[in-house]
Amino acid sequence: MPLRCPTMQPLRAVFVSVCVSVCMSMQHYPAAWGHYDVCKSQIYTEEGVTWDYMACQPEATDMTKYLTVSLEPHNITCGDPPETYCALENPYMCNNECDATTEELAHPPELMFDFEGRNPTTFWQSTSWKKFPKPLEVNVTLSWNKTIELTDDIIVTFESGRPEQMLLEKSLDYGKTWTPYQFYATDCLDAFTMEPKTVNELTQRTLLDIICTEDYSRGYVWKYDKTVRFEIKDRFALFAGPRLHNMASLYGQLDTTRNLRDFFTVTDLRIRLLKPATGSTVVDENNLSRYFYAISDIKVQGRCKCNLHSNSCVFDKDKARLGCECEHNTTGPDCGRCKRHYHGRSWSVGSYLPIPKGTANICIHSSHVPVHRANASSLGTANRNQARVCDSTMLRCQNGGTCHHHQRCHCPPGFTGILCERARCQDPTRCEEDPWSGQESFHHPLLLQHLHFLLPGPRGLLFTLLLVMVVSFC
Ligand SMILES: *[C@@H]1O[C@H](CO)[C@@H](O)[C@H](O)[C@H]1NC(C)=O
Ligand SMILES: *[C@@H]1O[C@H](CO)[C@@H](O)[C@H](O)[C@H]1NC(C)=O
Ligand SMILES: *[C@@H]1O[C@H](CO)[C@@H](O)[C@H](O)[C@H]1NC(C)=O
Ligand SMILES: *[C@@H]1O[C@H](CO)[C@@H](O)[C@H](O)[C@H]1NC(C)=O
Ligand SMILES: *[C@@H]1O[C@H](CO)[C@@H](O)[C@H](O)[C@H]1NC(C)=O
Ligand SMILES: *[C@@H]1O[C@H](CO)[C@@H](O)[C@H](O)[C@H]1NC(C)=O
Ligand SMILES: [Ca+2]
Repeated sequence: MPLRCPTMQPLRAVFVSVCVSVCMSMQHYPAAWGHYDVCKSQIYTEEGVTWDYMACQPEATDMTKYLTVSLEPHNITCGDPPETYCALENPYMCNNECDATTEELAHPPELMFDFEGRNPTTFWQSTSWKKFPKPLEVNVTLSWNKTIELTDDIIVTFESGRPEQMLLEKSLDYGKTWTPYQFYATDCLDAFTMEPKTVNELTQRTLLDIICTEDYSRGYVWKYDKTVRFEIKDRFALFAGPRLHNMASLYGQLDTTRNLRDFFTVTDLRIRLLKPATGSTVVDENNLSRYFYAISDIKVQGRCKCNLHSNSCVFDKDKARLGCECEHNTTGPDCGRCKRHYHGRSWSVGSYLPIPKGTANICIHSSHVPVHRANASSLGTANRNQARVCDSTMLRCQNGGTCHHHQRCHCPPGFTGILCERARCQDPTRCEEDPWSGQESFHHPLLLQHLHFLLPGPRGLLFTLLLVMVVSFC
């Protein structure tokens, strides 16, 4: 709800500055969660006009416009030489022709990303399973050459039957290393020796588990269900509630647990097609032109990762490159470092906390002396006093913890973390693998706030400052 200034006549001169500053400060507060769209704004104080800096991020958008696609093997696309395909459900219906030299009959990879909604659909198609029993395997790799954060389900629509075995992989290092994201099979045990699971069985504790699902591979009704999903929103819902009404809780969690944030972050995705739809248990070896892959559409929604230091990400058409337009004196494709001469304090990611406008953690000029710098920004500047760590609606303490004075969660025995989100370590060998071991949290401004809170008075402040300096040199 936008705040309007009442129109004023006689008292205008008196009220105008008050009103302007109220209007301006209202503006900073995002109307809905997920809209960190302002990086800084002017505020009016007794000392005059100054800048107020906020955490910010670009809007989520259709990321398929900015990717490059590559296929392995490179000559797996149909049509060279031309081929005729038969329908999976009827081997005598053979009217699907693929010819790379004829535009109407060609099925190049671009057709996975063109505008859908026309009829008939456009799709990429592979060669058929001519070399049976050698597996028909294809890698479809999507690369952004930029770190992006996924915000919605990945949806792959198959024009043929959905594959009987498939693996979605992700990379966070521009394709150097890959890790599984989700396994898909008609029979998970048989294909990957994994127990079948669905995303609905995941909990906050197991959210980072990699599962094998049979939800998107099952055969015969394929004509009516063509999609294979990687469920981002269901995973978000574990923190944000069923209709994602509580995004603050999710953001709070993303803020405090780096592994969670990284889970939804990628530079590349790879769809590994491992076995095409066969529609039955036996493969009809006499007519292998019934078996192939065809994908009509891939949806990937996300935003550039800019470390909460930018609200816009631009695509340089000439270089075909995505990059954040960095604020807060940061630079780099992900705003991942301070600008030259702005190393007054070590770079750090912006923070979604405190609610609601976050902390910018701007880079400050190197000429600022160390003590000065610790005092100025590490403690969350502008609204240190309003910093909310927890409450009963937006940032709930997890696992039965209770919120005290909005400043800290009192956790039940066995749990720890800012929101009691982490199980306390019992067995040190398991702690290593604990997905919630948020190593980052020590650098988190919140922690510094806690310290400040716990150590009142000038001595406490001095100690805090020393600690801040020690932490920033670690
Ligand atoms: C697909 O990529 C994986 C590595 O992620 C590789 O091992 C495999 O051989 C590739 N498959 C094909 C068909 O090139
Ligand atoms: C694809 O290329 C490989 C060599 O790169 C070759 O062995 C294979 O026969 C080719 N397949 C087709 C269908 O052209
Ligand atoms: C098999 O495919 C060929 C075309 O490759 C087609 O003529 C034939 O009708 C198909 N069906 C059977 C059962 O052979
Ligand atoms: C990826 O981006 C970097 C700069 O961010 C650029 O130097 C490099 O050439 C790009 N690589 C590709 C394959 O486009
Ligand atoms: C850099 O940060 C300072 C505050 O430390 C600010 O006044 C200045 O405008 C910023 N410069 C840029 C280029 O963003
Ligand atoms: C640092 O703190 C002192 C008081 O604690 C204050 O007077 C001074 O203005 C602060 N410096 C900055 C840059 O905020
Ligand atoms: Ca298409």
